[in-house]
Amino acid sequence: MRLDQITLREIRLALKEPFRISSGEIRERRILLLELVGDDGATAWSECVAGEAPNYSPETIDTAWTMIERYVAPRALSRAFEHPGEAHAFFEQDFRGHQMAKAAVEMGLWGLAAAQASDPLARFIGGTRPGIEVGISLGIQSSPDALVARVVAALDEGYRKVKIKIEPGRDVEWVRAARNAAGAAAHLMADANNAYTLDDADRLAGFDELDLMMIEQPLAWDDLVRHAELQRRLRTPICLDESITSLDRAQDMVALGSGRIVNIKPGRVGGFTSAIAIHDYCQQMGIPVWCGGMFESGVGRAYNVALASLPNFTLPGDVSPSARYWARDIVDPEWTMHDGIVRVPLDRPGIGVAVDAASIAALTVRSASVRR
Ligand code: OSB
Ligand code: MG
Repeated sequence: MRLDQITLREIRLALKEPFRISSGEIRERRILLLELVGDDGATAWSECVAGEAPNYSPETIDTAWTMIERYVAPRALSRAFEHPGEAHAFFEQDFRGHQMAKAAVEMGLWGLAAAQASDPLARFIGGTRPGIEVGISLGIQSSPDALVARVVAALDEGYRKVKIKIEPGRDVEWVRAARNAAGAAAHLMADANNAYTLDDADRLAGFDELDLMMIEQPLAWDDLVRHAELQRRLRTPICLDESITSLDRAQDMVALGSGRIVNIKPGRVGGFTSAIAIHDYCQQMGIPVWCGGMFESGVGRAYNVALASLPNFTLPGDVSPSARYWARDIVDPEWTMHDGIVRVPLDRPGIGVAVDAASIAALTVRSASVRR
């Protein structure tokens, strides 16, 4: 496969409700979309998951825009690929970091290759699951009562897992209130987005009696050593999100004992090749994985759903339906959930949804094209 052109576009989509995590709040998503054009005229859309501010990882939509336009796209356009699996190593050569920028192009190559092969992306990567169990990620609420209402409503809607964002002062007691209302069988977990230090270990051990599926990334965004110490002091499994940026980091997690579960976001790890390698490694090591989300539009969601069809994605993913986030998504059909399951579009080639180019054009605030 050989690319002729990559077009970058920024669109803005208002979230139905503000989303607050320990490190910041968003009300509107600035979304960087790519359109890749092959030398045969085939096209594929992809999405960069970087946020507006550097509060999740060092990357932002603005750094990613610059890196894609100046480095990643020219490099991707510079050669032909036998297979999209070659792109990750090529993008890593003498090019440090910027995983989200690289991932947007890398995933687009996978989407394009699947389209060119007339294969659904999920099948193209070896996915086996026809449907993905869906979890919801609930932002920090105004009070324990407000949280309880949201948790109960989510379980009533059929969500198979409820992730509760926490921070100091809004943690054990709030989650206990949710557990008491939801009952012992509900699949609950917490996500701290780095809000704690090892000094909080005793406080975090308070989660152990609440039977959580896991606690996600309690400590620093790039830490493994302290998480290992914390995991020795907790019964609740630690799941790493921010800290796992490559296969090497997943191997280090296992070697150190920093966690027992991995949240795989393909954008965070440099794309599909890296995500699949982490998936395969975790499968060999008996570590369950699940697919996280970054408030992607329906385009990014298509890649997450395809990835989550791999066999070791045994835990529900943060792949909520379009209507949870947006008044109107940019794909057709929109992503929907039935009985807590999102169906993998195995009956359509490529990413499995049509992209609404007219509404994207109307929403675009800037664009740029890089050609061969
Ligand atoms: O920590 O998983 C996270 C969204 C933005 C940044 C970080 C995270 C999240 C989510 C959202 O939890 C999950 C979703 O897309 O529904
Ligand atoms: Mg997280």
